[in-house]
Amino acid sequence: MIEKLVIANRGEIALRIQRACRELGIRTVAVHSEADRDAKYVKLAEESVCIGPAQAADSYLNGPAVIAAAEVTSAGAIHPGYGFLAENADFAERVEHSGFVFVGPSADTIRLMGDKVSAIEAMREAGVPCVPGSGGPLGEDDQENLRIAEDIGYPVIIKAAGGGGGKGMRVVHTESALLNAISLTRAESDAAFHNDTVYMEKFLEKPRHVEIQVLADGLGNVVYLGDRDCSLQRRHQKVVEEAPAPGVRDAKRDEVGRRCIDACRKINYRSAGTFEFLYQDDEFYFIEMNTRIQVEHPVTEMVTGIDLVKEQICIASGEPLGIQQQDVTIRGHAIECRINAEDPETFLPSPGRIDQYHQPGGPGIRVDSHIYNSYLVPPYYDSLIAKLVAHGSSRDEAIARMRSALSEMVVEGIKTNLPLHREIMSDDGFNNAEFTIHYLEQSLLK
Ligand code: MV4
Repeated sequence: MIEKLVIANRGEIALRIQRACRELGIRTVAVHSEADRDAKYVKLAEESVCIGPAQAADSYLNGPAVIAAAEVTSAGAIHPGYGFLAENADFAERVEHSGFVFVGPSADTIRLMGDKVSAIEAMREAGVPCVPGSGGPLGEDDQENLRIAEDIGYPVIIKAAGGGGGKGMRVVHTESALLNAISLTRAESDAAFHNDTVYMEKFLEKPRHVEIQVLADGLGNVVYLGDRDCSLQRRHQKVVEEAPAPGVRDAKRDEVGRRCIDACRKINYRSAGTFEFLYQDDEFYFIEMNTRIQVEHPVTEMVTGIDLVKEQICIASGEPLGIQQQDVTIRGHAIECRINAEDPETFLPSPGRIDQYHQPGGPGIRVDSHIYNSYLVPPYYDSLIAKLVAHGSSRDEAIARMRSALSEMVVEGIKTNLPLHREIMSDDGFNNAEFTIHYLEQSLLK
C-alpha cells in the first residue's frame, strides 16, 4: 500500500484527495504555489512543499518540481487530480520512470486517449458506438474529403485530433464551405497543439452530453458506475451535472455501459475513467475519453455510495478492484452546482476576500469546498470555489434539496454565480429535463 502521497493539485480537489488519503491511513504532501501558502489543504496536510510562483505554468504545471517534491519527502505516489498535469502523458511517464506511482492510467493509455483519432479508433474496434465520421484522419485529397462529407451528410464538424473539450472544432453546413474549413482547422490545430491532424464527424444539432463512469484495475476487473448528464454548460464549462442522466432507459444505459467495460478490458484500462458521449434520439455516440477523476465525480459517488478517489488510490496501490458489477446499484438522484467566483452578468472571474461564508446543510447535502471566512480567492486559477451537491430519492427531491441549500448558502465579498444556480433550479425546462447542450446559452442566459 502507498504510505505517503503527493497531491499535485490545489483547491477543492486537493482537499478531496487529502480526505480520501486520511481515511486510507496514507500521509499526504501538499504541493502549492506562492499564492496558495495559506490554503486549507496546505495547512491540513502532514507536509507541504512550495513548488513555485503563483502562475500555474511556474508551479502546478511544473512536472519536474512536482517530482522533486515527491523525492524530497520520500513519497511513494503522485495524485494529479483534474486539470494541470492530470492528462499529460509525458508527466505520467516521468513520474513512473522516477520510481513513483502515478494515480491514473498508464502513460500509453493517456497518450492513446489524448489523440482523439486514436481514441475513437480504439473505441470503435471495441464495439463502443461512435459518431458517424471519417473513421480516421483526413488526408490532403480534396475530392476524397468532399466525398467523405457527402457520405456522412451535412452538417459535418471538423475536429482537431489534438483538441478536445471544445478547442479546435468547426461546423460545416455546405459543400462549398468544406475545404476551407478543413484548411483553417488544420492550421489552428497545428498552431495550438503542434498537431495538424483533423477528422470529420456528422454534426449532431441537438444532443445532450451524457458520460459513463468506469473503474478498472488493469487486472481485468472493470465496472461501470452509471451515467451523468452534463449538458448544462456555457462555453464548454459545465455548470450543472446530475446522475443518473434523466430519460435514458435502463436497458440502453446498461448496453452502452457494458460496451465501455469491454473497451476497458480491451485496452487494459486502469483507474477511474469517463466515456463522453453525445446522446440524441435515444442513441449514444462516443466522442472522447477522459483519463482523470472529473470535477463532477461526486454525483456518481452520491448515487452509487462508492468513493471514487479511494478506489483510484487502491487501484494505484495494485489492489484488485473490490467491486463487481452486480454490487453497483443506482440509488436516487444527485445534482451538482458548480459555484464559481465570477460576475453573474459578465462571467468575468471575481477573485478577492470572502467576508462571509455560510455553508448549507441538511439531508442529502454535500459541499466540496476549500473556502472559509476571510479566505482570499486568488486570481490565477480556475474560478471554482465550491461544488454544492444534493442527493434525493428522486430527481424532484434532489432539486428541492438543492433549491433549499442554495437559499441558505451565503458567499459575500466576491461575486458568485449563485443567482444563476437559483434560476436554473426554478426553471421549468430544467425541472422537466427538457434541455440539450445549447439550453443554458440559448434559452436561460438570454
Ligand atoms: C460535437 C458536437 C456535435 N456533433 N460533435 C464540444 C466539446 C467536445 N468535447 C466535443 N464537442 C462537441 N462535439 C459532433 N459530432 C457538439 C459539441 C459541443 C458540445 C459537446 C458537449 C458539451 C457541450 C458542447 C457544446 C458545444 C458543442
